[in-house]
Amino acid sequence: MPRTATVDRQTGETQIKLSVNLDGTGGGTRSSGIGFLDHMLDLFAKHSLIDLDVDATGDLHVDDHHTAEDIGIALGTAIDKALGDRAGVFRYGHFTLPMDECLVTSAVDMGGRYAFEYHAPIAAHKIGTFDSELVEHFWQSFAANANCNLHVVLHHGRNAHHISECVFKSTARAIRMAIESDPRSDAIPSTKGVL
Ligand SMILES: [Mn+2]
Repeated sequence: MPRTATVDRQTGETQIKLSVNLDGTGGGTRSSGIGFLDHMLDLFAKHSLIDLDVDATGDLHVDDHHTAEDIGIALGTAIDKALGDRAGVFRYGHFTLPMDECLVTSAVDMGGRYAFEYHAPIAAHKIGTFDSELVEHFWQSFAANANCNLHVVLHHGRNAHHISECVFKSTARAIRMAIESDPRSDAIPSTKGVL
């Protein structure tokens, strides 16, 4: 069974088509209308090895908020759908990733329940034209719709662009580990027998 999903999400604020292939190579193209977010989504695809296509049009004349939030929702929804019953995956993943002066740990449980703990403050309000607070908001929107536990901790770091990259890369690597097929088991990874 191919682990793929497509989400077509149309609202008064954004129009988003997003596709994933969990067993990809990090391919696809990302076009959100927000250069910085495309850069982060490119990093996410590259380091998760998820093929990711994003074609989004949003109300950027307001600000980047709705577009960033709704792409997070669509990405979480797509990964949740593509995982199906979650049989045979590792379920848990974690990664501590250095990027220059930054160090971030991300840990996920792709087990069908939502929790979000985020401790990665960015002192600067803006990264270029992008609102720094949208980094956290993107991942909260993702986690709520992927039905996962996501914990993100910045151990140290100063540069706003670096911190954001470090969060996207470490979370991509953690998700990659969690959605990988476990060669020792094709069972649903829960004593309840269902996730
Ligand atoms: Mn960069």
